[in-house]
Amino acid sequence: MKRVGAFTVLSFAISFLVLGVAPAQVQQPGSAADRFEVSDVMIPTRDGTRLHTKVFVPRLRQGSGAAGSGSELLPIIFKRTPYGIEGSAGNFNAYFKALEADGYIFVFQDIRGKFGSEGQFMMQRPARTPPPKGFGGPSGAVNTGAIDEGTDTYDSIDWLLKNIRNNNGRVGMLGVSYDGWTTIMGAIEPHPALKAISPQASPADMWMGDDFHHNGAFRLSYGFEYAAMMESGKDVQQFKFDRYDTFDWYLNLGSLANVNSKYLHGKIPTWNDYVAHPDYDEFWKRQTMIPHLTSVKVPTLNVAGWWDQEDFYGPVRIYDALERFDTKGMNYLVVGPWRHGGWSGGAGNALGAIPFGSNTAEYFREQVQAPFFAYFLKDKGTGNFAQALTFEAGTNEWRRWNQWPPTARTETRGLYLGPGETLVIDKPKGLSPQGGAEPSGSAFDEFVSDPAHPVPYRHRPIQPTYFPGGSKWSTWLVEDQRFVDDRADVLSWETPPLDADVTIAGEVMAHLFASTTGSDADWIVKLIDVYPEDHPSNWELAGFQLMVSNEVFRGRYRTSFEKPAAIEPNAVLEYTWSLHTQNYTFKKGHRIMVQVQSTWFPIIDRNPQTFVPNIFQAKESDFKAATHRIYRTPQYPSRVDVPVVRAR
Ligand code: PG9
Repeated sequence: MKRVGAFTVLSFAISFLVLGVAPAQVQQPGSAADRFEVSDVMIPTRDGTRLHTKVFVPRLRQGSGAAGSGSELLPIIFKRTPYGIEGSAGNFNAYFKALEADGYIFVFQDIRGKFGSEGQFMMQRPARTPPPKGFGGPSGAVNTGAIDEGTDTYDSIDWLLKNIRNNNGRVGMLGVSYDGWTTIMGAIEPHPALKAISPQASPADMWMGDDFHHNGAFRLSYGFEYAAMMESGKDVQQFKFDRYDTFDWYLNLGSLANVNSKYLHGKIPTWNDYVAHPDYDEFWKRQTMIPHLTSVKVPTLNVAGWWDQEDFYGPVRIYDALERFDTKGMNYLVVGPWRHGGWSGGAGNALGAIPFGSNTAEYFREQVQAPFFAYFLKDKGTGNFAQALTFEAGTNEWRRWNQWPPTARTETRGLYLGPGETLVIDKPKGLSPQGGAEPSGSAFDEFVSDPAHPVPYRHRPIQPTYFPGGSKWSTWLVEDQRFVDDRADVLSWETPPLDADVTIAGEVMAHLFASTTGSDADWIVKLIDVYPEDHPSNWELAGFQLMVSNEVFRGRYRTSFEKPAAIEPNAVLEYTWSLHTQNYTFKKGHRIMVQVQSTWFPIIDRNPQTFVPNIFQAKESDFKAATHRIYRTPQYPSRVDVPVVRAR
């Protein structure tokens, strides 16, 4: 493990990676020290542990209208992070620009056990409630103690209100990803002064859909690199790969059993937890905050990005969970055309090669985030916020909805896999799921899935996730899928060019009828917008295959996430799973494509394709090639269901 530079430099690098904030975007005149009175404090919490915190009180700015020390009382904007607060100048970037102009006291805190704070870091420390019956495990992740992120937040807010002069008694919290997670955890049993929160790209359930697993399929490269980064010291440290293209490194690794024996030597608790808890057991159920979200105690602005490569499941799941209890209309959702944290810096006018026609990230910061906090913390503005605000790529318009997903405004249409690589919108005539005539041509398409030759999830070379020299990690979800289209182990079906726009809004569902000659298998379904070949306004997009929705399902969990079971070889089985929500317009002249494959490496670990009780302990000999068939018959109508918006 290599220590990378001084932690201030690295923490700045991390805030760049997580928040996407480049130094060039620091636009406020003068340094933070010129504009703020800065104090560095250790805030005591109830168990005596002290948390390193920086407080920025604005200096009075002549003629600026912004309040500051000595004048108007100001609310506090509070962010809690595991990534280090020392590079504080980096904290005042585009993300905070509109807020700074409105006038707030800003407070940044190292969470327990990280950087300058005392105590022990625990990855996603569960909420401090009695563990469910039967909970336990060798990892030490049980939180039977007196503290959690909620109590640390509560104690810190209490201290700030008493010790920071000129505060108006109201606090708002926000943050992206881990910092978004600390935000929502701080609102489970909130301090009464916490009056507004914006959890942004917060994970909700690390086994179901966020950073570490999706539907039980392990996110190998992210899970490995992140755990090593966070738990090799109090700071953050990149794992030292011996090569630039980690595809080879992970392939040469072989079975995941080699991770501890060759590299981590049992020293990284989160890796040990992955190994000890391969299934959806009490460990993961206890970690998710979803069961704790039983009322909306604080106005909440949930924020997500359609192409978030880390946590898209989480923010939408948190919004849904809170929405069930939102009797006062205080729970909002915003989803834009962004990568992980893409709204927190930059203009947001494009992602990878895909242009969006306006500065969506600036719009969010200035027209959504700042007014939200101004309303609840400063009594400014109308409070006329959309229940759900989504950016509809394709038409490139923001849409306001009074419900998300807007099921009242959509109808479910099936995109059926047909013969000859065709994709047919709605059920073809004469075909019914109950049975009927065999469609012409063969009744299935097949491919050989070989764990020794997995499909790369993005263009190689696959740089380390947070490679300081630059990594394409953050935009992989918008990479042109043509790079795998001609592989024999990636199957594609597509419609003819559309004769009218097709807009979807809501949840996309995969229904696959599939068999394997093995006894375990992964299924990956991708819904793709295929641009026309003729695209003179931007030739880079001619024929481009843009992933609109996607997800993996690990076959062993077909009947239970808690108890994996072997797949009966050659049996045709139905797999149904969500490809998440989307709001997108497939434009007239474009085609809709569905791709199916069984490997996505190394973001997803290789399924041995032979059922073993714990894939983290598979033997090399368990990894076997298998033939996979995708059926498309009346009895087995494989399809993707999409929520098509009725005429506006
Ligand atoms: N996606 C990162 C993360 C959050 C929470 C737990 C683990 C990883 C992040 O960007 O902070």
